[in-house]
Parts: sequence; C-alpha cells; structure tokens
Amino acid sequence: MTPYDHSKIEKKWQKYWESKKIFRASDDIKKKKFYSLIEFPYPSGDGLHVGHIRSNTAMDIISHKRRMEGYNVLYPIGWDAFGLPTENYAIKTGIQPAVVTKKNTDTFRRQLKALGFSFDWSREINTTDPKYYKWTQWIFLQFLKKGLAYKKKMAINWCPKCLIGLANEEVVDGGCERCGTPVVQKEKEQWMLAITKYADRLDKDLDDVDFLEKIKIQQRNWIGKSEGAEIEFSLKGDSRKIKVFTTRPDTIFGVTYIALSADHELASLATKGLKAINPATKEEIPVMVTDYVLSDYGTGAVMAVPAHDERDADFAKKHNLPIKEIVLQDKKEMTEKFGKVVTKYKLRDWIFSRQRYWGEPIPVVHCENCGIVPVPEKDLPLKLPKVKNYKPTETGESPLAEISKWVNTKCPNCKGKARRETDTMPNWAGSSWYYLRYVDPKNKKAFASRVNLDHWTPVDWYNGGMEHTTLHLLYSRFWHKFLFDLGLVPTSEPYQKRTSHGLILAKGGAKMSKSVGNVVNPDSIVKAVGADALRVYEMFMGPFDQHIAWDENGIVGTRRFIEKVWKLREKVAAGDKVTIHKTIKKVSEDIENMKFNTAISSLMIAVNDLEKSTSVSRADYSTLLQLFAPFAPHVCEELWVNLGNKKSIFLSTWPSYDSSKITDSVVKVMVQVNGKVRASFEVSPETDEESLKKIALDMPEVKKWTEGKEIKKIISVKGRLVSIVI
Ligand code: ANZ
Ligand code: ZN
Repeated sequence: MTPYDHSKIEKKWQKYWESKKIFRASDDIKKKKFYSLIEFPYPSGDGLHVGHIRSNTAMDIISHKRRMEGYNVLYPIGWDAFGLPTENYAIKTGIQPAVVTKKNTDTFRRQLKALGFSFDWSREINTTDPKYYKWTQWIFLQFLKKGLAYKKKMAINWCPKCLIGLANEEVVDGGCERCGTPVVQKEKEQWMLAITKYADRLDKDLDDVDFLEKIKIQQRNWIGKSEGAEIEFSLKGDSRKIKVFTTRPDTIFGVTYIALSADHELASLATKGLKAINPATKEEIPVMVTDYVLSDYGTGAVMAVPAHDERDADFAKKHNLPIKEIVLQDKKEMTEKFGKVVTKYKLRDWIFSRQRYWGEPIPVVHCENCGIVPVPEKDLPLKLPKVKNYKPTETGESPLAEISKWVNTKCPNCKGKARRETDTMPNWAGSSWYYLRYVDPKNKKAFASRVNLDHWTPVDWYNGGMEHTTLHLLYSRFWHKFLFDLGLVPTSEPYQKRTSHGLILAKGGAKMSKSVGNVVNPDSIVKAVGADALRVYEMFMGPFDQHIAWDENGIVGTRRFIEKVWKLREKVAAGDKVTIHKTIKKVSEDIENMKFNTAISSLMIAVNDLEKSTSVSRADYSTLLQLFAPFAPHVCEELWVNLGNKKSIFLSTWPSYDSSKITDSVVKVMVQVNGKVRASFEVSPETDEESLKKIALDMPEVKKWTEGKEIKKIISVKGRLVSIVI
C-alpha cells in the first residue's frame, strides 16, 4: 500500500467536494433540515487563528454527522469585516479598508479551504459588501420607524487616543477595550437603540432555548432583572417627594437616611440639610448625597438601612448616622402599604453610533426644515464614499464629515438643503442578523425570502466564544425579536441551541499574541502534517469547553494515529460483521455532548484492538472510517474510496449499533459474606474499590447478613469481588 501523502490526498478531496458540490445546502423544503452555525470571523491581517479552527472543526463534525443521519445541512461561512483594526491599518498605511479587507478575506478563505471544512461556500457573505449592508441599513430604518432608534445627547465613554465613542461593554476596567487608554466622559449626540424595551423578553425567553446554563446565567446577569418596590418619601418643608427603589421593603423600619446620586434633581437641596420622613416610623431622617448610588439605576435614590446593607453601614459609620436594629416585616405587606411593585433592569439602551469611517453609514439626513429624515428605502444601500484620510476629525466626528460633496445633500422630503448623518454603525450591527442572510444570500428584494426563513430558521446549533455572550448574542436576539414583531421572521428566538468553546492558549498557558511572538501558524502545520492531523489534534487536546495550551508534540501523536488508521487498511479482509458497537455508541454520544476528546480516545482504543487481530472485517473498517470521517475528512474519504465505494463517505449513513452487543461495558461483581457468595451486582469495570464496597453494603441481600453485626473486615477487588467478614 502507498504511504500516506497528506498534501496530495487533502488537495484531491477538497477539489472533489467542491466540484461535486457535496456540501451545498439545498433549499428543498421537503427534506428535514439542520442549520449549524459558527461565529463568522473578523478577517484580521494576522490570518486564521488556531482558535477559529477549534470552533469550526467542532461544528464541522456535527454538520457531517447530521448529513450522514439524513439531514439537509446548512453550514455557512462569511466575513464580519467592518471594524477598527482594518481602519487603523488604513490610517497607518493609507490603503483603503476595502482593499485591505479583500486581501484579508482572500487569505482566510484559502486557509479555511485548506482545512477541508464543509462550508457551503456558495452562500459566502461579507458585512462590508453594499449588497449586504443595504439590509443592515434597511433594518435600522425599521427601528427608526418604530421609534426604537433615537438620538440622545449624553455623556459617552470617549477614548482620547482612538478618538472614538465606546459602548459600556467596550470599556474594560475604566480603559478602552482596544488600547487601554483611560476613558473620559464626553457629551455627544448619539444614536441609540432601545434594547431595554426588550429586556423582559430577552430574560424570560431564555427559558425556552437550549443554551448552556452558564450562558443563560451570563445573559441574565447582564440584563439584570430586579423585582422590588418603589416607595415615596415625603420631605420636610417641601412638597416634592423622593422616590426610592428597594428590593427590601421588609427593612423599612430600619431606614435611617436617604441616599441620592450626585445627579439627582434634589441633590443640591440635600447638601443644604434636607430632611425626609420615614413613612413607616414618621421619623425625620437626613438626605445625603453619595457616589455609591448610581444615577442611572432604579430612581437614583436609595432608602438606606445600615443594619442590613453593608454599603449603607459603611457610609453611616463614616458620617455618624444612626444604625437602627429592627425586626424584619413582611415584604408583601410593606409593599402594599408603602410602595408599588416595580421591575428594574441593569441593561441600558445600546449606543449605536460610531464616529468612524469603516462601518455602515447610518441612512438618515438632517434637514433644516424637516429635522431627521430617513433615506428612502429605494435609495439603499447608502454607500460608503471613498475618502483620502481615514482619521477621525479632531472634533471627534467621523472622517465622512470632511467630504462635503457627500455630506451636503437634498432632503428627500422637502428637497431643501440637508446634511447627511456622518456617524456609522458599530461593528455589532452586521453580525446582529447575518445568520438570516445565509438562508437566502443573493436575494435582492428582501433580506431573505419568507419561504427560506420558514425552512431554515431558527439556527439549530450555534457555537461561539464566551466573550460574545453578553454583546453579540444579546444584540442579535434583540434584532431577531424586533424582526419577529414586524412579522418578518417565523420564530421569536434566533438560536435554538448555543454552546461555547474554551480558548487555545500558547504553549505554557499565555495568551497567543503577535507581539509576544507565540502565535501558531496553521499554514505551516497543514503543510508539515496535514489538515486532518491538525483538526484531530485540536479536538483531542482537551475538553472542548475548557481553555487549553498548545503542544506541538500532541500533533505528532494525532498524525501517528492517522497513519495507524491508514496502515490498518492492509489487514482488511472480506466480511460484513461489525464488532465495534461500543465505539459507535461512544463516538455518537460524545459528538452530541461535544466530548470530542473522549470520542477520539475511543476511536484509538478501537484501532488498537483491531490492530491486534490478524484480519479486520471490511464492515468494521468501513464503520471506523465513517466514525472518524467528521474529524479527519480527507484521509477517511480516500480510504473509503479505496475500499471500492463509489460515493463520498459523507453521503453514506451514520453507523448504528446493536446495544445487545455491548456487553463488556459492565462486569459482574460477587459479594461474599464470611467466604460465601451472598449476592452479585453489575457495574462498569472502571468502578473503584471504595464505591464497590458501598454498593455491596447497601444491598438488601447483603444487609440481611450484616444487620446488627460488627463488620470486622471488608476488602474489594476492582471488577470482581467484595468480601465482607463479620
Ligand atoms: C433598602 C435595602 C436594604 C436594600 C437592604 C438592600 C438591602 P438590585 O438587586 O441590584 O436591584 N439600590 C437601589 N437603587 C440603587 C442605585 N441607583 N444605586 C445603588 N444602589 C441602589 O439592588 C437593589 C437594592 O440596591 C435596593 O434595595 C437599594 O437598596 C439599592 F438590607 O433598599 B435596597
Ligand atoms: Zn426637509
């Protein structure tokens, strides 16, 4: 048999799959569908990261398995290509972002194709393509129409280095997410999207989706739903009232002062010695101003209970305010008596403008007569004009503001003088609905046809990074719900199932970074040992949901394993007897649970066992190839065809197992009492000695002999025996 030549084999099958369109999703609505999704990559200048490969391979495996189970699978790919790094590169080099993006996506495409992923490349999308962002702009106009996009003058987080407004989510420990420069506050008119209008549904509907529990928890914490009461405190010598938000109306008898945020309308009065009345005790209590009360949460005012709240206690001690011990009251009763039931959220509306070039232009004009006027839908896409200088202006406006030919326009409404909006959308815009475009990527009349949406959505399984749980995932759920309310998509949730993967770290556990020089280049690995070896390594390196450090010795090991599978071909003899039922079961179940590493372990065990015998049945070998194909598609396709199969292995049927044949997964353990066998039980051969003892002692047949007796000695032998001496 010829030696295993990975580069020849891998290229050959990549070409074959593409020319035969094996992985194209068909829009045939009669077939049962499966929509699997990864987060489409940002095409950075660094090329594909090994971390991309981990997520892509995982969903590739699941997609292959579903195809072999008879599903019509959609596994698409595209580019989330607007964003700062490309723009910063353009500022530095003067090369147009569109040109840079083209170059970077070409690299990514080549790299992804070299890894043999089963994407449907005919549906490739790019968020910076005007044919795509036409619909991003169109959706924005729907938000505007419904009053959910609005302008607001507000203090925004401003990075004085990047000269850009940042969403709260983009501020990390008080610094800019990208450059670390301390963020300052700056007053600016901003476009906002009213995500808070959907806060309740974004929280509640998590009950109906199959997201990992930790993902649900993160989303819920971010939304921050809090049920409590609003209670009004009257003031001494002033007819106004202070409304507080509390989750502890049961502590009302312990309120010894009111705390206001610095922005509260009564803050200036409070500093002059304002007094409030506790409605429960009628006591006069002071009103204080403090920065531990946030201005943009609840009512910006707190009834302080130093005996039951730590922050209140700290403040009270510092300012010599009374701390009053009390008996807690009934919550419901106190709410009825003094307050009104309210629900508050931590979630804030989404700051949707950026003063940057490389984003979707916000399609509105400012007319001297009519105010804000949307660009007519028939005029979309509103294309990004070419500029010479990509740097934001000193005033913080986007570089678009300097192109007077573009900025000065006519009002679509009154034909009078108007100025175009020069803010662009944040890079979260295009990714908020991209999974909808995949189902009908070339549609010119709508973002996707209803027939295709009905067929394909929701996404059945979406895997992505934990770092996107609070932003991208929440934003896209919000857009989806909005489109659902407009009757434009069939379901209220976009993703039925969401999982996430751990990061791949550099050797030793540090983060991979270009500046440290510890980034692993997938190209050289593919060249040296092949895409299959790299894919298998990334699935084998550790539990999928955990962070894991790179180790090139591991790739040597997976390469060797592939060679073993290759060589096993020499032992294949006729025969249709399948013996590897246990492996089928284990691999099938492990894939569903994303336990890819243990799936590969069981394939390794099976190969070791088969190697020991003088010959391997053709059926066993075929089954082995089918189970391994999702992980190592090229080599398995080659070996499959070598066996004389005429059609691609991915058009074959996923192996099924006969559970009655899976016998060696349990062993019978005998229980002796004083040397006589009194009982037996079945367990996995791996069960440890201590557990065996415990099982034995709990059995009624054993208790019959040991009840009321002193146990002098108990020994157990793994997989065989428990012996009790009384
Ligand atoms: C009295 C009290 C007594 C409270 C007690 C807590 C414990 P969550 O669950 O996060 O919603 N609070 C209300 N508005 C605030 C603001 N703008 N800034 C800072 N704190 C604020 O927390 C609600 C509780 O946080 C409220 O209940 C209020 O203090 C405080 F033993 O009222 B509590
Ligand atoms: Zn006008």
